Amino acid sequence: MTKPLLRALAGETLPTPPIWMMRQAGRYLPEYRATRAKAGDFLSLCYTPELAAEVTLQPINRYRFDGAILFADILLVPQALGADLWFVTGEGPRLSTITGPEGLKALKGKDDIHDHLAPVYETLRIVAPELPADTTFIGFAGAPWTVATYMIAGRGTPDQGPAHALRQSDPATFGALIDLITEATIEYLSMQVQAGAEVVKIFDSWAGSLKGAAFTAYALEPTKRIISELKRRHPGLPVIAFPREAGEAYVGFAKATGADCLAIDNSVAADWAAQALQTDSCIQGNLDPKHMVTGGQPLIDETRRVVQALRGGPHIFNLGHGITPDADPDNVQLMIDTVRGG
Ligand code: 1CP
Repeated sequence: MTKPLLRALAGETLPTPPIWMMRQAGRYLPEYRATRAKAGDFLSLCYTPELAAEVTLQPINRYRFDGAILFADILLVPQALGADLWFVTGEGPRLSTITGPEGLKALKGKDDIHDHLAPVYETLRIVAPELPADTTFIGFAGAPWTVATYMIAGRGTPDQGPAHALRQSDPATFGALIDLITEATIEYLSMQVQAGAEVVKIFDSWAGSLKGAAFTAYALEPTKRIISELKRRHPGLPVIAFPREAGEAYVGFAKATGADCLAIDNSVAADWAAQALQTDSCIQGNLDPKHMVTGGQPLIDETRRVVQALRGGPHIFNLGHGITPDADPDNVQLMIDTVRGG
């Protein structure tokens, strides 16, 4: 196995950590904006395989990252399940809402998603043979809790209030929704692997708002179910879990779910992660994405600090969350040069 990202996922401590970046294909890149303009809107970009493949490859061509992440979105799964989905420019996603058992009943079954998602699988088949020999291809999906927060509220919310309310007022409907998303996600990720993904990442962006028993039931357990079934179907498949802002609940998460790598957000101290988490699994992270906007010596110092803190074990260098549209592409190069050059 020669690909550096796969070696780190297999538990190797490398002299230089492999690098990729969340949202590496995105609006901070002029070439992304050009392709997106050609597609017309964001969803058309996701569902046009030639264009989605083009933007997947753009950051690889520009920066030679060690990982390429499929260009798609976590909200394509709700749409494949029958939810309405659209994006409001300057605001974000909007979906039809699920407020009770009727909304749940109207959804499709876990095996009925593939016609809708076929263009995504086609994107994977286009990209896989185009990647440089040392670049690892990463597939992904949202975790059931995070996806459910959007399906219930119909949009992004600061505190995931509507999802917490349904979880408490109608646990049967809520639990059945989590189960359906869990099962659909297994089918979706399994197809991504068959189409060329070498690793999959599960994004639980809103895991931090679940506490205690609710975290175990709705963040940890569904992730564990997805990982164990994927590994049963695809032995040796590496999985990255990202229970963002889990805080203390990061401890033991990789072992409990079977994840090979735990992605950490930038609220976690890298030297704490080295002690408390890296003994269990590879760690991915966790430079604050604001440095991609501000650059300069603080970017260099913080990049070195993260590399230094996690150099004693398997590490994939990344940001603590996605790069923002106002980032400067030159700062990304500076980060990479700092990681690779010391
Ligand atoms: O205008 C544009 O071009 C759209 C911006 C954009 C992009 C580039 C959205 C809308 N999605 C994406 C792509 C995307 N989304 C990827 C592609 C691969 C890459 O990383 O380069 C991935 C992995 C995602 C995952 C995603 N989508 C998450 C999980 C990760 C995270 O950021 O926490 C979430 C929560 C979403 C939902 C979503 N899609 C888009 C937006 C603006 C949002 C957030 C909505 C909100 O809560 O307000």
